[in-house]
Amino acid sequence: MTQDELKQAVARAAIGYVVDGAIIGVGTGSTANFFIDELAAIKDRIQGTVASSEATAERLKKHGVPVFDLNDVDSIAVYIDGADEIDAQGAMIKGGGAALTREKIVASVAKSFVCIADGSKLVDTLGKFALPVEVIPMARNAVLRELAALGGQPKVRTKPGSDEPFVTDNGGNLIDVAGLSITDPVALEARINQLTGVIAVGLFAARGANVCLLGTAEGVKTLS
Ligand code: ABF
Repeated sequence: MTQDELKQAVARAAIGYVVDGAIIGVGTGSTANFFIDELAAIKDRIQGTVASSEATAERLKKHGVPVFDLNDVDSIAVYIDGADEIDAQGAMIKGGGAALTREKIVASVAKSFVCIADGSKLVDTLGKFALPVEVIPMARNAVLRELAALGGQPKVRTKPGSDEPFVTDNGGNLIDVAGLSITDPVALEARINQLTGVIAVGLFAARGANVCLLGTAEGVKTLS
């Protein structure tokens, strides 16, 4: 099976976690895109969605799936999204797709988080994938120095084909921290959250995934 077929398989399996009549939180990225395409087929069963990025909102709307502003909904039954890395406890690195802050906000409201990923995303220890941190632009270099002091190799993410800093949907910049071996994800998440100028860190550990659907050659495996 190709990686795309594995992503499609988990996206299809995630439909089993959609709650009828409810608001569904929808993630960002190629695996989440497969899920959006599956969700479109059952859109009449749900009240609507909250999107974690402009790109996701656009794709949902193209399919005719209602998209609500988070401020206009009281609750989200389930949040379904991909990850860059996930461990056996459900802690994740997210943000390779630059949407980590909105993903974290939507996930924080959702009653349950279902992570969908191909099997290559499961790791013993988080950190091989550079950890994304969203920052207020004026604090970019100050936060970069603080992150270097934590032992990693931080680098400002740039716009494709340019030396200018990448700008997120929120007007923030991103720093990717390579070279970390994250043995205590909850503690590192709390520590980076405390740095002044940080908007959000792409460690989802204090609120990790409740369920992970992993696409493997032997079929979809469920970790919970
Ligand atoms: C989102 O999409 C992000 O948090 C993560 O960075 C990325 C995973 O992308 P893909 O599904 O394309 O591997 O979930």
